[in-house]
Amino acid sequence: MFFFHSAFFLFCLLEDACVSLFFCVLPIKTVFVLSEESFFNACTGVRSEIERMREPVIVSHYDADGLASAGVSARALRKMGKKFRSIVFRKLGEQELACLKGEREIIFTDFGAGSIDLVAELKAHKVVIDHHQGAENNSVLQANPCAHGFDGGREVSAAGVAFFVFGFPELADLALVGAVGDMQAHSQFGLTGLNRKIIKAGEECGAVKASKGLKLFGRNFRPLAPFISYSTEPFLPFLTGSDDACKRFVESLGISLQENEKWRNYLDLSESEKKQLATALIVHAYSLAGEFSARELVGEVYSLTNQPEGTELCDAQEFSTLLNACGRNDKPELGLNVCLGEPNALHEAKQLLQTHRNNLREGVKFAQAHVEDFHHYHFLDAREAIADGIIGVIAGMLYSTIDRSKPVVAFSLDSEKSIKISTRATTRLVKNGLNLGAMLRTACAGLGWGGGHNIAAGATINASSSNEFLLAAARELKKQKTIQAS
Ligand SMILES: [Mn+2]
Repeated sequence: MFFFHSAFFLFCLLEDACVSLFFCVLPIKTVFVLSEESFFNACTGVRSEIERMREPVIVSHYDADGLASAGVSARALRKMGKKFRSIVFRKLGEQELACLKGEREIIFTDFGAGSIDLVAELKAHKVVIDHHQGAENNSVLQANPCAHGFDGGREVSAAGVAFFVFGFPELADLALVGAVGDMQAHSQFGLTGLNRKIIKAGEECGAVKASKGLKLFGRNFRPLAPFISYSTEPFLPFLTGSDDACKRFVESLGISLQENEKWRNYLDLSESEKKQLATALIVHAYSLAGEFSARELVGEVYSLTNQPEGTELCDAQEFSTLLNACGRNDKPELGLNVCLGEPNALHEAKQLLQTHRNNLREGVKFAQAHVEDFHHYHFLDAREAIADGIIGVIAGMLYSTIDRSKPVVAFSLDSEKSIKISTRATTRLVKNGLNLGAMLRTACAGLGWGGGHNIAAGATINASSSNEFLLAAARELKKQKTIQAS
């Protein structure tokens, strides 16, 4: 535990010192050859480098995948008999890298690719485990699917890359938590690409099980009414946010809420009751919120069989939401302790999650009332209204009720009152050639820093540059559309 205490202390110091850099603007060098072999070779190279380290520090991003990738690395290092420390950042810019100057051995997870030249300048012995688009630098060993022709936004998360680097099949559970946390699961087909290999390895060693079902949070522990009313993905009109409406909804189906004075949860229902409830919810979502919402209700779910029974940790989606709650509410060390199975961590994390979900519910309500159509994109100005830690999640949730033919661009403010921009798109838009990471890199030039995935990307710009950015974003998106059309 000593390691995390010192890391937490460091984390507090660093959080204060951080300025608003998000991703670095760097020329992109992409190799368009899809090669599993070259990717796995890169993973092996990174692993050998780590084997030579004595007591590395894991430096990771603060979202669910960042924490899950740090968790995979931490659990793997334990298995290898190595000591480690951990530091979590909201972004990896010049200030954060300056804080790492004294470190001798560093494993970067879930970032690094976007600022590879700055990483290269560090004197430390270092490796990068990432899945974001970025550049290459000969002096840093990197395991990154994007450099081998894979789509890092969809096919594998940073936790998944860490899984391939370390090669312990039993860590497949955390690898899936990262993938689900980065919203890589397709609404119809579930996880795809390299993520499928992780499921296979995890099923073979009995650590995970993939099956189809209702995807709402709290299947195994939440009473039926809050089980439905807490659904934010999808947002269920007239049900999300209202326990009373949900009670009436369930009772109208002839399903009793209690049995022997105990509140029943979804898994307590008989098979026919489960089917009846799922069907009614799908019909409700379909008629009031559209096909997309209905599709979002059911899909592939991932059970994590080695985690403590009857807890959130048994389900990849719920586990990832728990990690998000920790990271985005300034308790990343708690999330890491949950990954490591530390006693007491789960209880504390659950309380945080409650707050987090309330914030999301309020945030979605605000977003739905204030989102505007800016022709080339949907624009949400949530400065002062939604915290920068959850603005990206909420931007993604908006798709359950708005038209999916254009990306979402959302504004919030960070702790230095700079504008934090979060953008989200759909798989179909990306398939048609949209690239939000590239859009932000160009649109933010001279205004701040931007980058990320083709389907989800972020930026930080100076508070006075909002209009200039909005125009530049429209121009870039129009340009991408013209290229796609021609
Ligand atoms: Mn990630």
